[in-house]
Amino acid sequence: MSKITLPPTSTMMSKSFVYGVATASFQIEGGIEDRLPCIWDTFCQTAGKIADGSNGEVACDHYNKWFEDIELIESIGVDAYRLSISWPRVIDKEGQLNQAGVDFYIQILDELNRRNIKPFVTLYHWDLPQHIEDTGGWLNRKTAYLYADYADKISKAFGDRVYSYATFNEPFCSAFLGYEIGVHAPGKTGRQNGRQAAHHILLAHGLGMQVLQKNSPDSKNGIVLNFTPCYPKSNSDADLQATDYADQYINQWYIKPIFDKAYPKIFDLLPENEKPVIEAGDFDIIAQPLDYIGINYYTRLTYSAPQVEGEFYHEHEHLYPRTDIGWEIYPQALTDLLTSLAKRYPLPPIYITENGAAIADTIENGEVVDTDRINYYQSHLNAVDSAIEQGVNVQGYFAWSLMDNFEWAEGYLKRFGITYVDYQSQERTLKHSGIAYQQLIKSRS
Ligand code: IFM
Repeated sequence: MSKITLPPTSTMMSKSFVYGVATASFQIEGGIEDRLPCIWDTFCQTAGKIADGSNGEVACDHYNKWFEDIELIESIGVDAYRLSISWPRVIDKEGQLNQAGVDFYIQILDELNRRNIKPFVTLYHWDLPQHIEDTGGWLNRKTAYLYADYADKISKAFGDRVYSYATFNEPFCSAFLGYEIGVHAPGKTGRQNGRQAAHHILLAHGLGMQVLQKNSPDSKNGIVLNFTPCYPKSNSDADLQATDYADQYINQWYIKPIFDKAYPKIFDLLPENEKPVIEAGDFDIIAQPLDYIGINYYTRLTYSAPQVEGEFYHEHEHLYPRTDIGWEIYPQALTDLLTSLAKRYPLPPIYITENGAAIADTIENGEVVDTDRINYYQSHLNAVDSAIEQGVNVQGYFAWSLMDNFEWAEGYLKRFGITYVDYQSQERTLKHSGIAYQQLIKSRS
């Protein structure tokens, strides 16, 4: 069986380096009868939006199998488990706590703490309550204040149970995929919508950070951002310029306001009617000091000069080799990303909060031999190691995902887990990648 190894002298071989596994509420929980509807329930009901026509009604049935899943997490030997809270499960339509929903998570947090597994809690991983979307969702500035109220109530209810909070997971995905190009819930389109949603999410992040630092000052509080590093197709001036614009538009847009209190320069190139509405003082709220930053990385993209009037860049198809979801495997970009972000911004400690690969797994005689996923993890862990060698302060790494789950617009067709889920029987089987990850973690000194 293939192994994952790192140099014995690597910081990543010390027991203070945090290894974890990650999931998100909508992708695994099911149990929809005990919560309010969210935008992904609605999106799943819209014909043609989900590749296999599926939904989150049952998912991995984690709502009922949470205890068994924590036993699985402990068996892998990880230091931490990153989960997200379903806002529509814990807050009712009147904005009050739904105690049954809160208790569902408290039992999980207590069980994790009892087993010395650090809970990394994400407050928003895309499942906005539908009734809030009905009043404009992230296009409505008021949603940022509803989010802050949710963060306030839930962090008070959780008390000191949470090791680390993330205000948001991947604002790019919620804003760009959900409100600008419409391939994710709620399926809205238009540049002004995408940029406005992003601004309100960043505002909500800042308000949420203020709340978390007040209610839970001993937790590590931060945000999780995803990056798709941009590379030029050629070294022509036009391709280099287009690549820089792409980077500003899809990556820097979500991080620069947090550290520099400003959007990237490309903001000035947007027509007035496509710019987000920003109120005085917003950047002061957004730029709260962070205890850590979570970075999610899967792939890179390549760019050349725009081919359509009014666009800033032309995005090319992924190069090869690719994972089963069609994303190029390019670990060097993770090292480049970490070193460049550390040069550009005064970063707090970094956690790699997601990294992993979709592979077309098969289960035979109770085993899943996912050597391609093991190779992916090996090369990307090496890439993190190399960034640390170059002085970047990375303190942890989370595999995405603990188990196969609902992969958004791809439904259940793409498997990212280190655990195989049989969706008929709900049986879980640790894949060879899970075993390799387990052995790496055990081999630390
Ligand atoms: O499954 C998602 C996750 O919810 C957010 N980050 C990317 C993963 C793979 O697409």
